[in-house]
Amino acid sequence: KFKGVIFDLDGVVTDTAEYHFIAWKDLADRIGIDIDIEFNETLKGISRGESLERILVKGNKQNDYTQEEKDKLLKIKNDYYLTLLEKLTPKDVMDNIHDTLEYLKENNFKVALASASKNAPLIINKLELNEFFDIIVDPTSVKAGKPSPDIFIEGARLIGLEVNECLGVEDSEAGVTSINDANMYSIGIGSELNLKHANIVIPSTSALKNTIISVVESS
Ligand code: B16
Ligand code: MG
Repeated sequence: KFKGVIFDLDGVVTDTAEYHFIAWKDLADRIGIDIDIEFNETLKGISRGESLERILVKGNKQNDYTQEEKDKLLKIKNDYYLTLLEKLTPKDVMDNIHDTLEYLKENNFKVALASASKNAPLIINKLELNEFFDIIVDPTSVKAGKPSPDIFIEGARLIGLEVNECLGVEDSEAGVTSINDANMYSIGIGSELNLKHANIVIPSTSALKNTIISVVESS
């Protein structure tokens, strides 16, 4: 019954979390807030604006900036992030993802990308994966970000499928909640500890293709 797969980007197709962290850390340092790699985990799947809010709350500075000032901070972060993305090449596609995408294409599955990142089209381009995605959902076109289900529901709509015909693949806690609340079957990539609410969890992307095949066959 499954006819489509909707992918998250960061942590599933490629690992840009490290670049996000470098750029957020630089920004947080500038405004006197200390963040570490553990805190960065809580920003996975969270939009740019909401990530800044969480950093400001961490430094108890949530009331210190006007929206205009926050927009400037967001631009500083993103400009730095974009310079880091210049290094991205097709070699940065995560293990087994290319094989999975090829399998899906050969077997006529519809494929969508549901990333919170406004930079997703640029990243997919740099990874040379354009031909595999029927659509990339524009995260600014949906009302609420992950963990709201909106972005996955919109992905299904854009590829012309019912939500129960789609599988969603995510590495973040917020993202798995988003898939589940969209009434899709969720495949979590990472640790059982954070992702126990997923329908199935695999520790890394290495077994993704076979996992999708077995889920599809047993449905
Ligand atoms: P941008 P995903 C998310 O990507 C990242 O995990 C998150 O750390 C980032 O803040 C967000 O994209 C927005 O990215 O600043 O490029 O618009 O996991 O939803 O693919
Ligand atoms: Mg992610």
